[in-house]
Amino acid sequence: MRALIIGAAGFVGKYLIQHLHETYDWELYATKLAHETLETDLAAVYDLDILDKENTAEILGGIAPDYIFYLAAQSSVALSWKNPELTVDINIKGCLNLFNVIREIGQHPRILCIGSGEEYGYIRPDQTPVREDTPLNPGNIYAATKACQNMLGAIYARAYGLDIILVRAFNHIGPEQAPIFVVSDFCRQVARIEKLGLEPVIHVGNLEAKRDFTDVRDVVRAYGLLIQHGEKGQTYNIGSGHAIRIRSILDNILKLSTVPITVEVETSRLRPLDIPIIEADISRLQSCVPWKPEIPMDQTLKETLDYWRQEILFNK
Ligand code: A2R
Repeated sequence: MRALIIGAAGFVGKYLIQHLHETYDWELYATKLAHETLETDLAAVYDLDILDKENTAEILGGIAPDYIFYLAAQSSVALSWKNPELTVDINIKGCLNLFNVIREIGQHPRILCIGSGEEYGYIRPDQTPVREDTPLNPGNIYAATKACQNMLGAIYARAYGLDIILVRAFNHIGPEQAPIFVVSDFCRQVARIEKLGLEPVIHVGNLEAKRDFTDVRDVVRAYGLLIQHGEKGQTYNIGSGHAIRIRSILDNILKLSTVPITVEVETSRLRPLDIPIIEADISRLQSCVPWKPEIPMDQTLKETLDYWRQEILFNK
């Protein structure tokens, strides 16, 4: 089997390559943007901007993958407010390019297309935990583009027979995640206070929102299983099934700190239209594949904090 990971230089890609290498006997191929670095001996790496249709066709034609993990995205909610056009281009036009190229060159790979729990948006308390058939009501631009990607995937599967499986991944966390995401941001701030002797104040946004967090290493296990066993055209939530208040995560990170730290809420960090609770119903996933999250939150928080401690020491 030949597996291709598109958008492999991001947070999830490196974990996915490692997991697929350790678990399956597949030949691995990966793409990154030209300006990105992806140092790995485990996959053959190509440069690809998914907006470049010609290059996409060349690379797919050369590899002829059996499986495609489609991770490429503008994945930041915050950046999607600042640059909606870029977010629409990458998340909607990019994935449409992939689907169209596959049709045009006549290949038949299974494609795992990664969307987001953010697609559900404003859900009523009685719709929690949220099931895949809940009507989507996206609350931000990133979420709207991912909802559109999901709909296009389902349409291409039904209308053109493309073997697309759709995922709505809820928040995933772990070492090496960019600090624009909340857990990574908190851990980085704590590590900077500890290692650089900064003023012991952590700056935060909305602590009352509840989100469903899963360790990235658990998430990529689900991706490996779903690409083999998922049903064509179907959407699967991937999450822990339990939402946790951001405040409680912050408290746990602060307990790991070696110095006492006070918390300061900054209005500039509050997002327009923040959504109070997002929690996954994962029964469809669990009836399809034998999967449950295995890495406890405390372990993920400690490893993420330790990662930032190392980073800051190293780059000091
Ligand atoms: O934006 P960059 O420079 O970090 O590059 C990202 C890359 N990417 C692209 N790849 C190919 N063609 C493009 N036009 C293009 N624009 C951006 O996709 C990055 O290296 C990768 C996505 O990785 P992350 O942003 O780190 O997302 P993560 O956490 O790995 O999530 C994977 C998927 C995404 O579809 C998320 O929206 C979803 O899971 O939650």
